[in-house]
Amino acid sequence: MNGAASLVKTLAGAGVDVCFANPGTSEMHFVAALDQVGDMRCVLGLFEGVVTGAADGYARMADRPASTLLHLGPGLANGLANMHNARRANTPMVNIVGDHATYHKEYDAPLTSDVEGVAWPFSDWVRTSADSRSVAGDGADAVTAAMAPPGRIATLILPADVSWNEADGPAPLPPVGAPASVAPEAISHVAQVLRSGEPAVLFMGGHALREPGLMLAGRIAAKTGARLLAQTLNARVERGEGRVAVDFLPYPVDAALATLVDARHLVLVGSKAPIAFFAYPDKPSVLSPPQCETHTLATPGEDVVGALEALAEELDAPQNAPVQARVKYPPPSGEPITPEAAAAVVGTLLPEGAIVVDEALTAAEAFMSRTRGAASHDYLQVTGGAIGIGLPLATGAAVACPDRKVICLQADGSAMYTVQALWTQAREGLDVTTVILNNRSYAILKQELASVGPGDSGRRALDMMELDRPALDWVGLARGMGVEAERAKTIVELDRQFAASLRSEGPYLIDLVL
Ligand SMILES: Cc1ncc(C[n+]2csc(CCOP(=O)(O)OP(=O)(O)O)c2C)c(N)n1
Repeated sequence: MNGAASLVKTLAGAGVDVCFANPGTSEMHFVAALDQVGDMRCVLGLFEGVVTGAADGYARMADRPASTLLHLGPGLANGLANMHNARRANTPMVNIVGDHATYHKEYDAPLTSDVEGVAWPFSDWVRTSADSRSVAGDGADAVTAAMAPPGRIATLILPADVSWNEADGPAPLPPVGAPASVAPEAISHVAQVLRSGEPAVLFMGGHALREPGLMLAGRIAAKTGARLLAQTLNARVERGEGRVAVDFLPYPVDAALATLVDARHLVLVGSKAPIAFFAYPDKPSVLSPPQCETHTLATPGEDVVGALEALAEELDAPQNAPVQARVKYPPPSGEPITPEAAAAVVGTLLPEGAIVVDEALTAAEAFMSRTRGAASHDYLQVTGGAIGIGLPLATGAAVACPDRKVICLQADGSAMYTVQALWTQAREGLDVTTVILNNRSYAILKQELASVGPGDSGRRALDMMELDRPALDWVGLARGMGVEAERAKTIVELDRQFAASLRSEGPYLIDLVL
């Protein structure tokens, strides 16, 4: 067995049995090992941003890491933006990055670069395998590092000769750390704060936004009157009918400030303290008001659910909490095409157990509010603010959950960063319906231009935010990559096409002309 085969066997044995890949010459032994070993599913992405974004979507839904296979420094660099989003989602991910053979490095061949230097800013753990006999152990360490709570990015660099030289065999997985328990003093402190009756917000992230954390938080809110509020951007939120409903902190600074204005206490529950996405002249960075005290129930890496359980018990919270009722909107009948009207269609038709990927940007608020009372679903967001993750995230989620429908709410400008993900969806027969929110512009940047306030903007500035010259042919792009597609020019057409896509299996794209 060579080093590459020992690594593939180690990863698969540790439960990392899906690899999203875009290989090159230096990874050929890893690719060959996929056939020799046989227990790894390998999914080809035609750009590394697709590969890393899909690995993120997979792990958010599977609750275990996928691996990626990337080609030296440049391949890794192409995948970094979505690695950044994954890191901000606390996603576990194991990146395998091929490199030149150890003895070839000194010649400075064209693809040579400082791979560790490229990896570090977007990884929590980086190692270059020194030889073929240690690579299996390195792989096992990478999986352990990735699975360390709350989920981390591990990048293992694999020189070509480490791949092809003789190895001893696979390595066992070292123990994976469990999330640390929260100290009893932290629980009783928060209980005391919530008993005070002063206005309090439970500011939630991570597992607090999934069952059983949600119900526990709902019970605590029912007992104390605390408000439940989610971070603006989250890896995965369970919501819809039958779930404890949670509002999201709005993205615009003024709306976020207004949401928190009355808070006297902010309790962090698997979240980080709320801060503005960007600085704006004359607006604060910190979003909680000056009179508000921040308390930590659990950090993202701690046992959030255990802390909520202990808190609910200490407060003697009721056994149940109110949950969201189903909301259906009337069938469309000739209304103008707006994000709100489109969102009403999606919210009404969304199938039970759907996975919704939200890279809807300026349309996100409309979809978020109109899916609140939809059938129960999971909602995945762009955690790191780096656009171009929607289509890959949907791809990875569909690989993880082949029995669930994936709905990708996809702004057109963001879609163009990683549009190749559609080809992977077609190749793998993934059950994803993509709704392109085709407004032919970078609409949010027009709003940002006004918020940042450099003064009057002329044609040249505004031209940087228009995508209509030429207009993108979304139906042609999708069909060119093997994905069935149609254009919706009315909300009635959207309603018919969306319903049809839910009845069919496989990828489908609707070009919604806003
Ligand atoms: C990787 C990356 N590059 C650039 C940006 C800056 N950016 C933020 S929003 C945006 C345009 C989004 O346009 P679109 O996806 O069409 O959504 P819309 O605003 O029209 O709803 C850009 C370029 C970013 N956030 N991330």
